[in-house]
Amino acid sequence: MASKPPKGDPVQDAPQVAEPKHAAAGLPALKHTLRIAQQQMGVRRTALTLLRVNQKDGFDCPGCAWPEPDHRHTAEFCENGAKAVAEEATLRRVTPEFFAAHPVTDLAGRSGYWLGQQGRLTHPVYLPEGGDRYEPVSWERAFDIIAEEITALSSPDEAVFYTSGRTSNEAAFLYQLFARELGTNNLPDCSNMCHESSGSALSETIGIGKGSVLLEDLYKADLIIVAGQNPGTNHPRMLSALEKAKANGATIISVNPLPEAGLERFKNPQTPQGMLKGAALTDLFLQIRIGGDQALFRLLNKLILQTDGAVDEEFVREHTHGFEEFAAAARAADWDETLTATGLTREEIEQALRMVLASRRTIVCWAMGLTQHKHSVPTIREVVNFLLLRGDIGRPGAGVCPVRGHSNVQGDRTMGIFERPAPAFLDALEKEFGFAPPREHGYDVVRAIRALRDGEAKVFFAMGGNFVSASPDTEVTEAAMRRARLTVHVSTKLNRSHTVTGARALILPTLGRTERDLQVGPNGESTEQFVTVEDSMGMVHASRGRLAPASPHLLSEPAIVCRLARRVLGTGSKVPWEQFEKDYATVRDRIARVIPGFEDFNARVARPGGFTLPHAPRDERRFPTATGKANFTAAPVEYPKLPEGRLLLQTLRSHDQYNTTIYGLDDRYRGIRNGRRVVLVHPEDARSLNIADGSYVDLVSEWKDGVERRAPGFRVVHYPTARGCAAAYYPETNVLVPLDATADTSNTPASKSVVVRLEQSAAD
Ligand SMILES: Nc1nc2c(c(=O)[nH]1)N[C@H]1C(S)=C(S)[C@@H](COP(=O)(O)OP(=O)(O)OC[C@H]3O[C@@H](n4cnc5c(=O)[nH]c(N)nc54)[C@H](O)[C@@H]3O)O[C@H]1N2
Ligand SMILES: Nc1nc2c(c(=O)[nH]1)N[C@H]1C(S)=C(S)[C@@H](COP(=O)(O)OP(=O)(O)OC[C@H]3O[C@@H](n4cnc5c(=O)[nH]c(N)nc54)[C@H](O)[C@@H]3O)O[C@H]1N2
Ligand SMILES: [Mo]
Repeated sequence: MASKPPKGDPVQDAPQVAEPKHAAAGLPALKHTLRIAQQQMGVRRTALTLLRVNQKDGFDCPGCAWPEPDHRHTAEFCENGAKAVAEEATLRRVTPEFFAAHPVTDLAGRSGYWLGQQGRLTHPVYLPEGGDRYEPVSWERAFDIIAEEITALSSPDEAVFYTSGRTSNEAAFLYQLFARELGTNNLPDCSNMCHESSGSALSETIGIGKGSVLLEDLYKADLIIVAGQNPGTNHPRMLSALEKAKANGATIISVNPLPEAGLERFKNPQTPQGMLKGAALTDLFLQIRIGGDQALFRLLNKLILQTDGAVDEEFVREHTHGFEEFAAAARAADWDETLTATGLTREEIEQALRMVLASRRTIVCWAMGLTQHKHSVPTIREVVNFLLLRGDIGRPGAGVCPVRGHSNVQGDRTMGIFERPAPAFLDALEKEFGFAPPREHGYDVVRAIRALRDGEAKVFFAMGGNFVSASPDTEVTEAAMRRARLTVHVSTKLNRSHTVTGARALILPTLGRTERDLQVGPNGESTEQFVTVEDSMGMVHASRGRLAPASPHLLSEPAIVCRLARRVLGTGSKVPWEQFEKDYATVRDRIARVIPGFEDFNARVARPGGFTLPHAPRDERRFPTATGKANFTAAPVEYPKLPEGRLLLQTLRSHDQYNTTIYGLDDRYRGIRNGRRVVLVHPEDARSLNIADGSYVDLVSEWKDGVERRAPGFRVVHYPTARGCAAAYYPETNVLVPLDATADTSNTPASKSVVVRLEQSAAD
């Protein structure tokens, strides 16, 4: 299997390499922000738009899910938030004339970068069966087409409804309601590829799949461990919080195979002294081997158990379950094995232990570096064990902090976007709306791809996102998608998923976060609507766009779901879709009655800054698990074992991308410019593999199914990563991630631990 590099950007294969940076943000970040924003939006729109990001009366940044501080700066956004906004508020347009000029086969040959650069979608468009290009279609006809295909299915379970985590609470609630009234729980979402492992591990151990800290806890912590996360690029506003924590006396340990600039030093663009000198953030950098985290935490747990007075005995006795079994497993942890698994030295681990023992309040933050491995769930459980031992859950300044990705991915899950809904949630839906929701579990992302591949699913509908680029095993996924009868994408911008279609395909253009959402009220008057979102720390607040929509032909996501539901479900539906479309407050009234924590939703979200959802472990040290206590767990330690001459590849983000949206071809902090097909390899490993810096290689992934997956033409960059490890960007490398290589329990693609060999490229 091989994938050809796409055409469309001839410069893409000419990466240039300089020394990596040792600090993030500062003046270059500001300059870069303004350049990208002004290219897309012009000077005036840039100023008007960026000032509204994350203000109490403004819109929620479509970038990441990091919470907003209570005292906001006039510019409460970061370089990468500004890029996300510019990408949406761009003045460029993709019109019906564009589609007339570009057959789908032409678009399918373009890079994701090129597709995204074309601008905002202006009209609903339709690719008829046998047609070679998208043509304009009315909204009515579009809904008719979807209804035809859904009605023709032999079961609603032959339809799949994907969600990407930018969708608002209101749209998400309506969307899952539609799918369930139709009769399916096939609601895969980006979370399946993202923090599902965190959700799985946390629900089982502490009884709720969400983080237990608030922003102010970070300011009170003695020790913050940042493991498997690159906040300088992906959560830049987190650096301000870490800076403040540090100023208050916190120690920071970062655990990462890569020395990430943002964690080394942060030049806060919002303070004059920060701009110049910046603050050093990391006190101890543990350059761990990919996948070594479970072993590290296991050994730390053993060492804590061996230290007099280090265990919070009272907490363990009162609030936990399973201690003895866990302690027996932890006592068996072995130094030599841990040093092999982690690649760390004994001194480094002992230094970390001293910092842990000196801390009375510890927080562990993590992201994709912990969630996308085969053994991610036991790894995160081991982090929970570590915190439980010291009583570090459910008190100020301490706790678990999975840092979410998409700006509303946590809210979407709260609203019921989940293929395995809790029975209590379905009961509440049934009671409120009077239909019987399906009880069997639906497909997650990986299972949806298999179902499409095997012809068991025939209609694929996506509420946002870029399913084929974000999913693993690109060729398998694309072939699966092409087998569908109908593929539908609700989208703001063109992306690769629109070019890999079923027999028939629709692209439905929608409003973005930055845009004013006007709906026709009950008396024909036009009323402005707002939506709500939940951040990574369970804060719910309103988001109001102010810009005029990119085109008069756009519908909001809630309006699209309501019209679709009316058309498909007809008069038999028990849900007042028409009313919901006209007035989102009526949707919130229902959410308030169905979902715990949303009581009095409309009134509470009207307050500036919104409200915080309850979290039993954080608020009351109550653990709603099966045992009624916080659960220690005792899984065997796992770590990836590499065959001779192979490297363990992680697929990660550059500084100039938002997931599959490519903003530009640079990765400034890592010293890469003008290209994305690079692979970072330790100089010693490269030497022993006989691969020169600057040479070109194919990445070939090896998996037990015997299939060779190949991504050709990557420039080798000698880089100080951990030994035996390599790194290259997603989504170019998704072709290498086998569909069946997933995390145990959570089924998340193991996209951070792909065994590869490097072959000299044919053309080199
Ligand atoms: N600008 C921007 N912001 C974003 C995104 C974006 O693409 N661009 N994406 C959003 C989304 S959806 C998400 S989920 C988040 C992602 O945020 P991150 O998780 O920070 O994203 P990645 O680039 O995947 O980085 C993974 C980090 O984990 C490290 N790592 C890899 N393997 C291991 C391991 O085995 N152990 C340890 N300890 N570390 C490891 C990598 O070196 C890297 O620093 O960001 C969100 N915010
Ligand atoms: N190899 C590898 N694969 C990965 C990852 C990895 O680290 N490595 N990370 C995984 C992770 S963490 C995630 S979250 C997924 C991301 O998977 P997705 O969420 O599916 O992908 P995105 O690239 O975020 O989706 C971008 C598209 O969303 C659309 N869009 C943007 N704004 C809006 C909006 O307001 N409304 C609508 N309807 N559409 C909008 C645009 O068309 C844009 O092209 O990828 C996963 N895949
Ligand atoms: Mo994510």
